[in-house]
Amino acid sequence: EMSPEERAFQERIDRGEKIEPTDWMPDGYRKTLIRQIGQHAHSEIVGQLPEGNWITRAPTLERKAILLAKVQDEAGHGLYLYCAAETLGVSRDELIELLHAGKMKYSSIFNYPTLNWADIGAVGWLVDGAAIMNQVPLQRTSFGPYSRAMIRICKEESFHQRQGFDIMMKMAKGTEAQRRMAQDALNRFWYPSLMMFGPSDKDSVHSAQSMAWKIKINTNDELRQKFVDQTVPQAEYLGLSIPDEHLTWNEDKGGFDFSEPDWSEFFEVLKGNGPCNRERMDARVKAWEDGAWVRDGLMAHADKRAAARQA
Ligand code: FAQ
Repeated sequence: EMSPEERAFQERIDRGEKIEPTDWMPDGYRKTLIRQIGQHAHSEIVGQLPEGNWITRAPTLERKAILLAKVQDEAGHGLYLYCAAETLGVSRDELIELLHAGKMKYSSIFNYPTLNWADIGAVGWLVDGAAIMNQVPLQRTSFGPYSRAMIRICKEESFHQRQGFDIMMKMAKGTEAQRRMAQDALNRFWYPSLMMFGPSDKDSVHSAQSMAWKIKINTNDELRQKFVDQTVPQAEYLGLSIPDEHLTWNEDKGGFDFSEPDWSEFFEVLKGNGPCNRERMDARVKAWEDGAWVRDGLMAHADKRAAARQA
């Protein structure tokens, strides 16, 4: 049974009002947001690694400048999102500690390697494409700070997606060897991109409550379907084939029928057993430890300034 506060809260949600940090909210709502926003922030930060891997090897100065800007944008997204989570009473340091202790997740997709330059195209096209498909509806999420962060982030993500598609166009319409690299990248990133939307609805433990609270606006399967429907014509335009022999247009539903990803692989990646989980976590922990002197220096400086003001 709902308490009077819970009922009033749900009525606000149902009316489409935004919830702000100082408003009363159920514990579960706060916890769910900290989990989702924190996981989202971690994904932006860990998500810099597969692309950062190619900054020094981008094929032209222009591609390098574009990739640098994109990876910096991801850092910015991570920071907006940590700030949104902080309004719920958890600090960025606590969230990072939980990530490093393996107690918080980040998106499964970033545990796959980027083996060659075409992979950077595929990440922009498919991974940012999937990210936008998920984030556009989150601009209307019920928690004000998360919703506002999503509005800014989506603007940048759409540029990211276009730069990825632009790389894919160059590769797919290039030499035969480049075309083969583009197809190979699509083959490897297709199913991991479908996994980004989360488990199928029947296995999604949080969807029902998160949708009642309008934290989530769509189910995982709804967004995965929209992503497939949007991406198949783009692959056709590139002259590449989606690695799914069961992909067929379904007139009745007005969308494609497609093969599910291998869900056992997905759950293995979530458990830490994906191809790059260990490497990603080691890189983050090392970056955190290597940066300790900067944080210590800034704190010492702040203390000195405060002491000087008191004197
Ligand atoms: N990876 O009950 P549900 C980006 C977990 S975009 C890992 O369905 P929920 C941009 C889930 O946490 C990527 N874990 O969960 C970029 C839960 O476990 P828990 C980030 C996953 O929350 C591009 C369990 O499975 N975007 O970074 C995944 O209702 C390029 C059960 O699942 C977001 O985070 C997964 N794919 O729905 C950056 C968007 N899927 O926590 C750099 C915001 C599920 O109970 C380069 N998040 N799990 O232990 C969401 O929309 C939702 O959280 C979902 C999952 C849809 C991801």
